[in-house]
Amino acid sequence: MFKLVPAYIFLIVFFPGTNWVTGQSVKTVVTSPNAQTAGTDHTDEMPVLFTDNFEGGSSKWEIIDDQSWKLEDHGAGKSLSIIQRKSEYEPKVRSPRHIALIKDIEAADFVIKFKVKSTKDTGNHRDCCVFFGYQNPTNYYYVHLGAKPDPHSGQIMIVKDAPRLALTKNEKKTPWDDSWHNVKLVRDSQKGTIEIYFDDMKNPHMSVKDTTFGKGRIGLGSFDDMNAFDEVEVRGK
Ligand SMILES: [Ca+2]
Repeated sequence: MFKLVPAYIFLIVFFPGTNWVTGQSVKTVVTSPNAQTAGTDHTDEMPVLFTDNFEGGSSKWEIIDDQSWKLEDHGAGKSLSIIQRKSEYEPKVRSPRHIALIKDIEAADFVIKFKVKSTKDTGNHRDCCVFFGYQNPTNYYYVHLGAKPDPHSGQIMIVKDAPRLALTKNEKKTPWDDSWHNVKLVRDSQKGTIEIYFDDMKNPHMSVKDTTFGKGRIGLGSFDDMNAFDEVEVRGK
């Protein structure tokens, strides 16, 4: 009997308001510059605070030592890039030298997604950094995505009026090569959780709990290495 059910029955059942690939209601499908990372993650439901693909320049960023940063053409558009390892910026305590902070935004709970390419292989400490909870130049968190972890590389760090200190004892390498990679950082200030994802958007590369800093500024950069950044999106509140 079932094989006699006409095809139009299925059309009525499946088409109205439904994405037939995922089974999700169409209104919940998120489109973003990082569409491959969008999913059922609850952080995708927070309002978009900021996006930048750098096609219009770098005016949305406060760049500390702009001599070491430049807008670059990567063949499929522009990126904001660190173009030399050295920096004129001398931090008061030992901490990253290449810092670009998003202007006019502070968040306590947020997710930042971006694309990054490491443009010079400097060995074990080859890194990019994500800054957040930034209060001032000597009080903030950052994630150091270092190639080979040790107490000063490949860890979630805190700068608190003293040289940076690792909050994690990570042992996972960051698999840098000459390609673009996807990074996501999720901060929940109530739970105190910090999660950093590298390419695998389901399983954190590192995570930790800390509540020292709440609302603060957010940025990108490196301890002393060279990277290109693109397709930045921040959702939060
Ligand atoms: Ca771009």
